Amino acid sequence: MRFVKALPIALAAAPAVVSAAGTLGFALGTKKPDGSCKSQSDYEADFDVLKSQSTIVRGYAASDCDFAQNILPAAKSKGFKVILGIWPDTDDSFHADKDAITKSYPQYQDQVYAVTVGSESLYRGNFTGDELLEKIKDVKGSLPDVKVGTADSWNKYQDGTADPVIKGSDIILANAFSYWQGQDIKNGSASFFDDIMQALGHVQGINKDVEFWVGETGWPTGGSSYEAAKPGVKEAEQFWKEGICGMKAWGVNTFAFEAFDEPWKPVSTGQNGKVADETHWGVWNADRTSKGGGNDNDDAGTSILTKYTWGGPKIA
Ligand SMILES: *[C@@H]1O[C@H](CO)[C@@H](O)[C@H](O)[C@H]1NC(C)=O
Ligand SMILES: CC(=O)N[C@H]1CO[C@H](CO)[C@@H](O)[C@@H]1O
Repeated sequence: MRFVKALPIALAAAPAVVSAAGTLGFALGTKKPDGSCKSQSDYEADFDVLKSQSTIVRGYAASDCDFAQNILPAAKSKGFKVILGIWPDTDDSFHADKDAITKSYPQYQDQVYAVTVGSESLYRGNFTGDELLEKIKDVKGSLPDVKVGTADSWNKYQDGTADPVIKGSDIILANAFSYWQGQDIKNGSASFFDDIMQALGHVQGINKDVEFWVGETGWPTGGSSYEAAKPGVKEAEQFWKEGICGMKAWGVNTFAFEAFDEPWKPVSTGQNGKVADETHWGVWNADRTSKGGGNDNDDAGTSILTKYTWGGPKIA
């Protein structure tokens, strides 16, 4: 996959940039609806639902709820691959997650697709690019056969903050939420494409060999609205088709945030001081049923996951 230029202005008229479609994956939480930790069999049940769409998921902190230990055997039995995460912000979390991965890796080499060190740690201002690179190098030293990189907000790649990390990584995941940029759904996919093209253009200028994924994107079906961005099943369905499937059709690997609703999540307070309820971002309900009363194979229904055949993003 290679984009020669990433000019927003060119998007509306741009043809598919590559011939091969990207890969679709899902961000997956570690907890059951009641907030207790998922077990191996819970992940197996998750995979049974996800397998109609994908065979790869990503997690965050590998030691949280013994994520690596529980998900890898489930992934092996169901034919999935997993991107495991390390939370580097404190020494304790860094070592706990790294140890969880190095312990499980020998037995599950075929299931570990890659390791991300940090999730939006540059965006939060927790590290400089050089500091994060040191953590990535440390992990690469312990896992020489694994692709290692980071996940961060698209603008931290676009604005140069991540340059040292881009140079020293095998894999880069860029998160972009038109929703949290306050976009109306009408402009949701255009705004998303614009973000990703800016990030990708910069990333490829720094390291043309690095593997690039959208690390998180999505649209909630309920919960808090944000400026012009409103939640809803119809809106989420539109973003699924135009944004997520459109990005994939363009040849960019994309993780949907997220597989299942997480009703256990506490409310958080956004940068504007407003309380945000982030419990309705799942493509499926927390109990793994389809949203909106449709079913996943019903093109006219109200399910988020409509079947479609589509040549590329429609931006105008
Ligand atoms: C739509 O998104 C584009 C790209 O992010 C942005 O430049 C533009 O201002 C947005 N339009 C509206 C009406 O917000
Ligand atoms: C510089 C900075 O913001 N450091 C913070 C990184 O994150 C940890 C825990 O999340 C904080 O304890 C640090 O203060």
